[in-house]
Formats: sequence, structure tokens, C-alpha cells
Amino acid sequence: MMDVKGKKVTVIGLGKSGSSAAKWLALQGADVTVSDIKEAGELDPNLVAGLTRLGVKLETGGHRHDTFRLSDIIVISPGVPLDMAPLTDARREGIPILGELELASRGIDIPVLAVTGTNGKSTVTSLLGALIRSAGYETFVGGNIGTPLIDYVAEGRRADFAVVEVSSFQLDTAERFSPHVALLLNITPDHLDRYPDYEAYERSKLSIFRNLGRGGFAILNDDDQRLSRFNPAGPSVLRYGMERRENRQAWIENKTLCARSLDGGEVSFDLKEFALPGKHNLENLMGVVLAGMALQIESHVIQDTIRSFRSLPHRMELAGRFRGVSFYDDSKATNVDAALRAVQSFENPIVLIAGGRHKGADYGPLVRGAKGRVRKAVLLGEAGSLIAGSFEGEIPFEFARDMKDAVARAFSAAGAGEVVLLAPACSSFDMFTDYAHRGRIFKQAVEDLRGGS
Ligand code: UMA
Repeated sequence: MMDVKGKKVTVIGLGKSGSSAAKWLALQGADVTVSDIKEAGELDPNLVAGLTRLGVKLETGGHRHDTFRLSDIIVISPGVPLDMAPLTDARREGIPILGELELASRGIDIPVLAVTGTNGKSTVTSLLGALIRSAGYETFVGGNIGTPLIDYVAEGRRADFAVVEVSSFQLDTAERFSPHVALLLNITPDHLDRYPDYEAYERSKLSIFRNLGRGGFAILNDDDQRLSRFNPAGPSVLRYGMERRENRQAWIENKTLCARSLDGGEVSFDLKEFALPGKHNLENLMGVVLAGMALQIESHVIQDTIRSFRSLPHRMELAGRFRGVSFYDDSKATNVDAALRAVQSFENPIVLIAGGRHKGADYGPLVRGAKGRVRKAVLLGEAGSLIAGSFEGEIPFEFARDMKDAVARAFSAAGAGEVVLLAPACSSFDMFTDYAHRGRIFKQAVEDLRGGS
């Protein structure tokens, strides 16, 4: 555990990650200041009150160079850009800068299973958490999915395992983070508004294996071109892909998931009752099964979890059916690849609702994948016209004012037996607080349609 008693610690960002880190640091006797660019009135009053009670000081409405420069340690929230001037200066002066994940990982003494990838992280984290719990182990599930890992450390509760969703942002400030099992699901363009180029984003994702040693497990999607060429030194490497290959530990055959156990025997799992749609979810499941097998979880427990697990909110969630049209909420499809996967999961014609805040990626792959599947697109948000530029001449589209208008337009364009799919390919921050808020407004609009309002 890092000794922070009496140290001047500045936490940047008073969101979920920063407030949990500040609370833990204050309880350890650190002299904590939280610095946030938002004005005091824009911050969550409950968070502010809780931290003030613990003696945490607040700096709001911007970041002061001196606060950073005079710190012994700086703890940074995942969403804070690493290249902002006060941070660059502090780095030059040799002040340690770390993220909340790194802080937590220095205080954790149970095996950590870490999940990263551009898409599918939350589903895999939840599914893996459910599997390990079904095997009878006390399990913390958190990280980028919602509950910061430092909350586990702060609670002083003792679990057998921690399953942690890890974003590239968190990996960027987690030098010594050292999971027992690391899963890398896929890497496709995302967050290009934060990284200088795609290679930098890729390097960030691959760094999940940085500290994995002997006795650890690296689990990789072998159908991902970059990952099939990647061979981390040290841990046991377990690979999965849709087809059987010599170097793979899991593959799909006749609606069955086949896997090689650690002793070389073959086991198979029936997929008939697996509820999550699409090829990408079969890939995700293989990663989970291999992680379960690495922990030596019994096959019947794995089979029961495959049968009982249901999808998370806002991830290909059926929001309702009205006059033969099915409405799916995939608000979590916040990048091009996720939207493409969503579109490819349906056999029936789709009316796609897309748009939001642009994240720097090219929409070309979405248009190519959507052709022949998407009858019409309804576009909204800041990126609406940019996406329209890619759809022009390929797939008909129209613009909507807001989500309610988008749902109404999509419904008018869809026929019985067709699908209205919210898969935005963009982040939500131009019009909503987050993807969950966007999903809720979509579902409400579907409800209103049914209610006739
Ligand atoms: N802020 C500053 N200065 C800046 C930028 C931001 O002070 O230069 C402040 C903001 O004003 C705000 C706070 O920082 O008050 C927000 O911090 P944050 O953006 O890091 O968000 P948190 O609420 O701490 O949530 C973070 C993750 N957010 C991001 O990575 C952007 C959450 O992941 C995560 O659930 C949470 O920690 C707990 O671990 C969300 C996410 O969108 C779901 N993740 C991205 C993704 O999945 O693609 C990476």
C-alpha cells in the first residue's frame, strides 16, 4: 500500500473516480485538494459535502499551476487529458502522477481479472463476475463499468477475486497495475480525439499485459488481426476465435463452444440458451469461458452461467415492440465498430438512429457494413452532418431535432417485422449526461409512441 499519510495530494476531477480516490486518501491521513475545471455550482453537492466533511479542500473553475506544482503526488481522473499544461509542468518536476486504478492496485492483495478492449468490456466484466460468483467466490466487480476499484480497497471488505473493467485512459496512468488474468477483447479505432494516432491507442490497450508474469494468463481474441500477432512474454497465452485452429484454446462449432482445458482435454458448452445476440457476443463469451477455466471453475457452473446471463441495460436491449416494429437500445455503441457490430446482429431490415459527439473516427466502415441491412438512417447531434457526408449516395437518411423526434421519424420509416436500432457510433455528451441517459430518453420516446403522446 502506498504511504500517503501527511502527503500533499492533488486529485484532478471530481467525478466518480476522483471523489472515491479523494475519500480514500483523506481517510489515510493525506492532505487532499480536489481540483476541477467545473464551477462549484456545477459539481454534485452530495459529493462536495461528503468530501468537505473529511477535510478535503476544493479548487473549482479551473486548474492552478501552483496547486499541481506544490503537490507530493497527483492522482488523475481517467477523463482528464494527460497533456494539459499544469500536468506537463508537474511531470517535468518529477511529481508522481498516477490514476485511481494504480492507487487501488497498490493496495490490493487478491487476484485481479482485468478486462479491456474497444467493445464488449462491460458485458464481459459482468458475465465473468457472474460466473465467478456462481462458482461460490466472493467477487468485487467494478472499474470503468462503474464502481472504482479504490472503493473496494476503502471498504476493507475481503473478496476472493476482483473483476475489473479497464479503459485505455486508466491504463495510461497505471504503471504497476498487475492483474492475474488479463483479457483483451478487440482493438478498433476509438478515442482518436484523445490519442495522437491509432497506434498510440493500440499501445495503451496492449499495456494491460505489461506486468503479467509467470503464473498469469493473457487471454486474446485471435480473430483480431493485431492481437493474433501479439505474443506477450511471461504469462500463459490463451487464444480464441470463431474457427478451430491449432493455437487456439476456444472456438465455435455447430452452435457449441469448444475449449481446451489446461490439461489438454476438450470440453464443450451448449449455446442454444445463450441470450446475447451477435457473433461479437460469442467472441466475448469465449474470453469469459477461458478466464473461468484458468480459475479452474467447473464446467457445469460455466454452462449454467451461459444459460442464465442476460444482457446489460443499453446494450442491444429490447426496448419494446409496437405495431410489429422492434426497438433496440444499443446506446452503449459509442464508436463506429460497436455500431457496426450492432447493425450486423440483425437479419431483418433496420432503421438506424445514429449521431452524437464525434470522436475522430471514420464512418466509412459503418456505411459499408450497413449497406443492404440499414434501409434508412435518422441522424442527430453534433456529428449528424458529418455522418450524413459518409451516408450520402449510399443509404437514405434524414435529420432529427432530438431523440423523441428521431424515434418518431424512425418509426414512420420502419415497416412491420423491421427493427429500429439506436446505435449512435458517437459519444452522448453533446445532448445527454452519458450513454445511459441517452438510452433512457430513447426508451421513454418508445414508451410515448406506444402511449400515443
Ligand atoms: N475534469 C477536470 N479537468 C479536465 C477534465 C475533466 O477537472 O481537464 C473533471 C470534470 O469536470 C468532471 C470530472 O473531471 O467533474 C470527470 O472525471 P472523468 O471524466 O474521469 O469521469 P468519472 O466520473 O471519474 O468517471 C470515470 C470514467 N470516465 C471516463 O473515463 C471518461 C468512467 O467511465 C468510469 O465508470 C468511472 O471513472 C469509474 O471508474 C465511463 C467512460 O465513458 C463509463 N469511460 C470511457 C469508455 O468506456 O469509453 C473510457
